[in-house]
Amino acid sequence: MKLVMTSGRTIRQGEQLYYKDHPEYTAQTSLCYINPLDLLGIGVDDGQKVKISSEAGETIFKAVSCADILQGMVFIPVGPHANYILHSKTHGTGAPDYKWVNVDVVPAGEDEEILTAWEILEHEGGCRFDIGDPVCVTKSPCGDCVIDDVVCPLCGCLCDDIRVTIKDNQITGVDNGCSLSNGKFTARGRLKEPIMRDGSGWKNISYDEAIDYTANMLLDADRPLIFGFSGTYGEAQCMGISIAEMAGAVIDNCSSICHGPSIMAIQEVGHPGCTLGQIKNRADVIVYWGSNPIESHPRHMSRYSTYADGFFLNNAFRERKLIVVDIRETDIAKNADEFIQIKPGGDYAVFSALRAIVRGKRDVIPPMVAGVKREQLFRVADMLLKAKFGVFFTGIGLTESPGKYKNVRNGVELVDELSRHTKFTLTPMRGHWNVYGTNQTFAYLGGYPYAIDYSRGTAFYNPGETSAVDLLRRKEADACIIIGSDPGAHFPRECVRRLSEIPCVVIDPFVALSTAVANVHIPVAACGIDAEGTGYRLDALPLWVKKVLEPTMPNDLEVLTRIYNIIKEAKGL
Ligand SMILES: Nc1nc2c(c(=O)[nH]1)N[C@H]1C(S)=C(S)[C@@H](COP(=O)(O)OP(=O)(O)OC[C@H]3O[C@@H](n4cnc5c(=O)[nH]c(N)nc54)[C@H](O)[C@@H]3O)O[C@H]1N2
Ligand SMILES: Nc1nc2c(c(=O)[nH]1)N[C@H]1C(S)=C(S)[C@@H](COP(=O)(O)OP(=O)(O)OC[C@H]3O[C@@H](n4cnc5c(=O)[nH]c(N)nc54)[C@H](O)[C@@H]3O)O[C@H]1N2
Ligand code: SF4
Ligand SMILES: [Mo]
Repeated sequence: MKLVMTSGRTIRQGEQLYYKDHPEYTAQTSLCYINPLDLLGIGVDDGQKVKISSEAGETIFKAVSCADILQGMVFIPVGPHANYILHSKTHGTGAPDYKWVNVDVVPAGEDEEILTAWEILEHEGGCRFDIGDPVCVTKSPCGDCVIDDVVCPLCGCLCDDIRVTIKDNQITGVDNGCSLSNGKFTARGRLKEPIMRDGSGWKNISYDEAIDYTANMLLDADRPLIFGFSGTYGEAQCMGISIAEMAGAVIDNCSSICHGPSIMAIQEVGHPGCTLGQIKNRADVIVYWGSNPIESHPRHMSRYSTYADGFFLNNAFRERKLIVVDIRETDIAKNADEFIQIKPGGDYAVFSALRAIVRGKRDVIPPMVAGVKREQLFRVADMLLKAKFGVFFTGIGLTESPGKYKNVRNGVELVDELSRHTKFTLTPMRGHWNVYGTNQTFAYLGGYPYAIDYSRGTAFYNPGETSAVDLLRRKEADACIIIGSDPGAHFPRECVRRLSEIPCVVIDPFVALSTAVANVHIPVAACGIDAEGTGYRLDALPLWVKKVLEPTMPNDLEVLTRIYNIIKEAKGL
């Protein structure tokens, strides 16, 4: 059966982000959610295996019957399985079609098995690394103790009220955090020393050797790419820019595959933003559009929006109206005052319709707009207009679906329209704890927020051309440093294959799927655990992300500084 594949976050997939080599990660990322009527048409029952194929490839999934999914769609949790059937075109935006791929779904054969995450990487030319029994790589500063007001280095909420319990030199308990936070703080898959690919296996090497290898790799390459940075702190990001400038490299960060299109929109029409504190204390109408915070930013609603107390609201919980716009009836949609179930890719049209209504042009609206009834649009527009202070939280349902940055642009223009009547703002629901930091530091030092090409000796920026996915798809990048990101799990398969073909260094505290495509993996202290630095919350508020344990290995800034110094000396600068 021909369906449209879309992918997104689930809480169970997120809990496994630091356990990608474990069977449970594979179990979560190889699920596919399909409407029961479509399952009937395909001829399989809930729990049975299906084969999904696309222009990029085919692989096996386990079907889950789910009435929240529109007929005609299949929803796959983010991960290597979805990306194994994803093409790598970005339509000039840098962001792949994560939310929109034509696929064919058929029952799987008796003998067709679900591949594990490692097996997928091996199919792309990678080599798995078996970490064996986990070793403790950290030391406690305070014996067995409890540390308060810890900042969570996982999602853009950057919650700063976490309490961690330390026992035997490791974190054993996490209070106040959500289950994603708990998964990261208590993860044990840390690499102890650098490793280098050695034929069909791996050998240990020293930090000196690993750092020399990386510097020389950059010096030898014609078109080196340095990618990632959302998982590390601002000070290390700044050093990354300095390396890229000196090596004439392209440097890009995760926003190019994430909220980069939101930035492109903001570059066109500006950003009517504010801090989360303003929203918490003032907002009485809250819209989550193409964003699913219950699974992606689990404490966002309780800390900053719907369920938080507000200084200027008498009874915030009752006074705040919640509007959700999604293609699926997510759990947050079930609790909304208005749920607009939009046809996939219909956002641009619905924004335009709401703009027209707010402008007083109700008569031009047709009975249905992208699957949404006109009466509902009138109702929602009235709710927006009655707001004293409204906010749009926009997710990657907008940036990775058809229309991409134009969707967000139209959203900003709706805010502009509404602000002629009342106060409205728009905040992209940035994903990683420090992805906004990448945009801040890159723009501060390089003049552009991501996808900066230094090959001409000066900064050049053109998403779709100088963005990581595009560079890899065109087989242009001929060496790559990956730091604070895991493209092995999260890039379209063609890009992963390219990474396995070229010299590649991963700088990461944890074993990741990208380890499989690396020639060298350099372990570092993890920010928020045994390293510290500046992180930017999803509203651009900078916070000091403190460490709670003492490291036994260098951190990102130290490793990058050493790479920088070798390149500087080699260039006689
Ligand atoms: N559990 C978990 N949490 C995470 C992460 C993770 O991997 N796992 N990753 C982090 C990262 S990097 C990010 S960027 C954030 C992302 O956080 P979100 O923006 O919430 O990400 P998604 O779940 O991918 O997509 C959001 C919603 O968009 C909807 N959608 C899909 N297509 C369309 C469309 O055409 N129109 C509309 N209106 N909606 C559509 C999907 O159904 C989904 O519910 O999450 C962060 N938090
Ligand atoms: N199919 C599909 N694929 C998608 C998406 C989708 O919706 N659908 N969404 C896309 C999006 S929005 C994004 S942002 C990407 C996910 O983006 P990724 O960046 O791939 O996400 P993570 O797997 O969380 O990778 C973070 C990495 O940083 C490492 N890390 C943690 N702390 C530190 C530190 O202190 N220093 C260093 N050096 N590293 C550290 C972690 O170990 C981990 O390997 O996925 C993209 N892929
Ligand atoms: S909501 Fe995000 S920042 Fe807050 S505890 Fe959960 S993962 Fe951490
Ligand atoms: Mo993201």
